[in-house]
Amino acid sequence: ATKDIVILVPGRLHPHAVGRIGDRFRLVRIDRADPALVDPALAGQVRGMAAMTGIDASFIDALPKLEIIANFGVGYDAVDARHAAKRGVMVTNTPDVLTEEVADTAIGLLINTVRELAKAENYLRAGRWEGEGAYPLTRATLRGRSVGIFGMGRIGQAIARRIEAFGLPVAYHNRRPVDGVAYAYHDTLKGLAEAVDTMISVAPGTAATEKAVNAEILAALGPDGVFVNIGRGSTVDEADLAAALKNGTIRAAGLDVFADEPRVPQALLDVDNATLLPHVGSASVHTRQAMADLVVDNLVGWFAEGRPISPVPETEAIARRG
Ligand code: 8YV
Repeated sequence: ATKDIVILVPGRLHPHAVGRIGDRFRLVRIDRADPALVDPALAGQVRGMAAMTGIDASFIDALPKLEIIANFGVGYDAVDARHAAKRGVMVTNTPDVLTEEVADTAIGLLINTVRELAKAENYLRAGRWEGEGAYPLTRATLRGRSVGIFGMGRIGQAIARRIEAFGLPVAYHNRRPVDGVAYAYHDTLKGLAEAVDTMISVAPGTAATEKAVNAEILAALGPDGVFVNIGRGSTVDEADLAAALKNGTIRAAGLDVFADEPRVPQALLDVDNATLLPHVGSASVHTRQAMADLVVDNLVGWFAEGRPISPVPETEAIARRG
């Protein structure tokens, strides 16, 4: 019976998700989430959507029978979930299945940022080890650092566990203290930045976190400061960060996410104390497969039982009509 249900997939989506949606539902694909691309005859038939692209209010409004948007990714800042909630549309994301992978990547990025492993490998590959001798000692180290985590959700906690295993103290800032988390809590980001020399941002992209990491925060982190971002680029004032790296306000940064991906500001490319990754936090075959399965399982759960697996908080209370 679910073969009658039209699921719209705007833009690119993981092939495993596309395959499973096509097996089970009536799959319709369009190039991007643009109301103009939706065939008017079809607009009134679309009941579900799976996407890893931005879904704004106008696109939601163009689909009067839409019931659910299954977002590929734990971060759903690109989906207007508040508007969806108003329209009675369920939104789901992909938590848990990527937690450990993203935490692993965060640690790799942190170590690379302080110990310059990518640069050291380039040195070897360029024949400079043989030609010039040992790679220069790194000015930064993980040893002796104290780490502040901005955003103590599931991924933040997985990173904190790893940092603890490295023998480093952990503190955090979050909208509110997290139950069952014993690390020192700071109720402002500035307070956290003053207390630590290493900050890892795992914060979601919301209006409240927009450019939260700015010149003032970076100055508070101090001249030995290291900033790592595995959350969302929108949480950082990238011009302030590039200036802080250039001026020595902080020592180094490791970034997996940017405000306007895939575009990376030239000012960040220009500084050599920035370690830059192309948003690979969850990007293994294993984890992306699990995310793809969760996207589809959310649609299946909704249409089979009226209950998705991982609704976002904004739409948690929404029940299926009819
Ligand atoms: C994905 C992510 O790269 O889950 C997230 O929030 O940022 C990543 O896992 C992204 O969602 C794919 O578009």
